[in-house]
Amino acid sequence: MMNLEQQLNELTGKMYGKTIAACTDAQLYNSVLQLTKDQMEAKPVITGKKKVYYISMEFLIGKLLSNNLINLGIYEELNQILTKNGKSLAVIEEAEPEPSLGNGGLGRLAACFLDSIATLGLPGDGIGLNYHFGLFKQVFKECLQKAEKNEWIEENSWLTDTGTRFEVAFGDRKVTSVLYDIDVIGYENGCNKLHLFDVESVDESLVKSGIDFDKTEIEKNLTLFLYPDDSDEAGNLLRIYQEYFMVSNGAQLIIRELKEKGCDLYHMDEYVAIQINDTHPTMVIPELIRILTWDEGFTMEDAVNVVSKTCAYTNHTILAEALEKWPLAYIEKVVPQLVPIIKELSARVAKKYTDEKVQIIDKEKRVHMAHIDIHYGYSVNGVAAIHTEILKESELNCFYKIYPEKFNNKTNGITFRRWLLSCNRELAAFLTDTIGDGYKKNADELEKLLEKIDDAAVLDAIEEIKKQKKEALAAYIQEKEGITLDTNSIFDIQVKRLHEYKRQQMNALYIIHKYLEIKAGKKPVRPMTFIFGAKAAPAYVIAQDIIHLLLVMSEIINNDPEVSPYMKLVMVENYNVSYAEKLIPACDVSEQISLASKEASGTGNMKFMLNGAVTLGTSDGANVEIHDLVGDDNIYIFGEDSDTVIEHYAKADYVSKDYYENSPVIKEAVDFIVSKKALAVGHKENLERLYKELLNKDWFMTLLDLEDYIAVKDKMFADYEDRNKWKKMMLVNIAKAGFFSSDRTIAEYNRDIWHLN
Ligand code: 26Q
Repeated sequence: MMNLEQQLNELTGKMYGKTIAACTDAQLYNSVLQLTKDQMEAKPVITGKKKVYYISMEFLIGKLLSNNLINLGIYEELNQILTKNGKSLAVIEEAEPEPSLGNGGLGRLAACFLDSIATLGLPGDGIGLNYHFGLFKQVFKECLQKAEKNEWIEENSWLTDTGTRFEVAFGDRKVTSVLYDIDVIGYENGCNKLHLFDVESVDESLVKSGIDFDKTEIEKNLTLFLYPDDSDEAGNLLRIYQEYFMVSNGAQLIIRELKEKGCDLYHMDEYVAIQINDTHPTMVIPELIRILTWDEGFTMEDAVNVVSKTCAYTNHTILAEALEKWPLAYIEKVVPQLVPIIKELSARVAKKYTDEKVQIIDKEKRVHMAHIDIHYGYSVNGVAAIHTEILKESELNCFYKIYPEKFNNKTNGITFRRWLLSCNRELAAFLTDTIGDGYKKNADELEKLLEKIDDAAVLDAIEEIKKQKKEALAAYIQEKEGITLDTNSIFDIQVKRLHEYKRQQMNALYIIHKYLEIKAGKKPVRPMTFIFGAKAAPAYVIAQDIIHLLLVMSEIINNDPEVSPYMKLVMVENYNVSYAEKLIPACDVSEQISLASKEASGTGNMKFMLNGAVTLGTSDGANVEIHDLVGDDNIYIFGEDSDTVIEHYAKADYVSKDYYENSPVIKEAVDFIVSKKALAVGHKENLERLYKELLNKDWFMTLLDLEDYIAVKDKMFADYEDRNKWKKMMLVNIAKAGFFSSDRTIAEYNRDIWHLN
């Protein structure tokens, strides 16, 4: 048996004719990639009678090298080998491109779940698509977001061509698929797979500049982008093509595996659970029914019965515009073979229930995808306690009344391998020294840290690690964004997709307020650093305007010598998983300020907490559970609660102008958006549009909570000066984060929904 160093040397020799020491960083990355793939292939595949398939349009997996090495248990050893040869693993990791297979929370959750499923030794594979350019790459020009294609697939990658090819029939053509697999290794455990389907005839040259391309040639464009612009009919159709392509391939793969196992398809629910990640993969239900009735000789009755015992649905949103309702005519155009099945499923519902709200096909002939999932799945879950309650009591109440037994909550979680062991090795090492390494397998053991709440040495060490991570981030931001940060300042971070309900604009208004205070001579006791990271959907106009405002404010603040010693504003370019891994460990204040009731859960909030940041948030999503765990003294909650917000919507009585006119502070901050100073830097069109939106609409009630936000945030910043108090808050947050391990979440999915043996 060769040792690890000999194996790597042999690989560099074979691939480049060089020793480890003589390789470039890029060559070494490719060699280490191959070494890691070989090691994973040698691990046992996780098996069992029953397996879960997690179907999702997004898997935001992030870079894989570091995590795979950790899970294989060879990170330290390889690190030493490289150091011995004059190389650095940290530098080599930078050469890895980040796969661009997701938008945000839902996709990142899917990635955390795959890690935990394998870590718990459960048989479970992901099924998704292999987008070549994935989600766009964000660049800033003239304080505006521009979208470019995001190329991430290189000759050497984690993808392995399995040789599997399926045919997928659309109404007007047939397409051949290619199946690529990525191994998913559990922490000190065996392997599962992420199956990513691609189109054999995909043509990258269709994309000339930006992210525009000919949307008609499905066999060439289907897997080019994730969620291409859905503002026109062609874009919507393409999305349906993508969804059906994914589920048709998924269904073929599942049935092939079932047959290989010798499973009687009439009992397929004993062998497989299919978790439908939001409504995007919903067509797997009619597709399975179609296959069973057309190809396997099932009666409709039998097919519906067994599929309904196999599929389970997770809801991730209550935003009306994100709930898929496809015109039946679109589905007819793309997949006519599903239309008779969907009509039959709809007719069965109509026969039993007269309530218009629970129908599958509505009066306007639109197909409500979630309604298919709820009627023909055996489980419906929300992703945080408050979210599930809102589903049961209001959003999906008419379904809850019919099927109370189907509804259950599964509060989201995050994998501690990536969000602690990998991104904050300093904190992980310190925790191991202080409370032992049991927490790596059993996250609840983090609570042992509470015993050290009065131990000054422990508190100082936690503070010192935070300082180190702030310095590392400052160096990175200096290099990437060209902005110099003061690591003695308080780091206040809001990173997440850009959406009005997440209220980045409220944070911007706070910053304007502080800027105006400083200009008026009121200097803060400690400098403040505000960091944002967010991509906005290219067709989402107001979201673009909010990015514009942030970039404009960044120029104004950072270039004003009177202000910049006291505050800085950084909007990082192309925020992604890799950036998150650098930002989160360096954060003091975690901004989780969504309009109560709108953020289903949030998972960034959990990552920040685990890394010792203190949450500033509304009573929304998982913030509520963080609050319950850490108590009033270790979190800063502000704003109206979800009941009040839901009532405002019901009564349609929120008038943003009233808040503007009744508060000089709000008025002054909002007016600044269209002030001479702002217009001198920014574009009139964008700034005026945003200003008018806030005054005349403000659908997500920014001004409702602004005064309270300012007051609580000011209090929080003042408390930061009580260093002892703050260090204790950090410690409590870390100690209480164990509940948010995705290992806990997955154990619950298994216990309540999947029942894998
Ligand atoms: C729908 C129709 C047409 C085109 C696109 C879409 C679409 C695409 C993506 C709808 C929704 C999404 C993504 C949703 C999402 O990421 N939701 C987040 O899920 C997280 C994991 O559960 C939660 O923590 C977040 O609160 C939730 O916003």
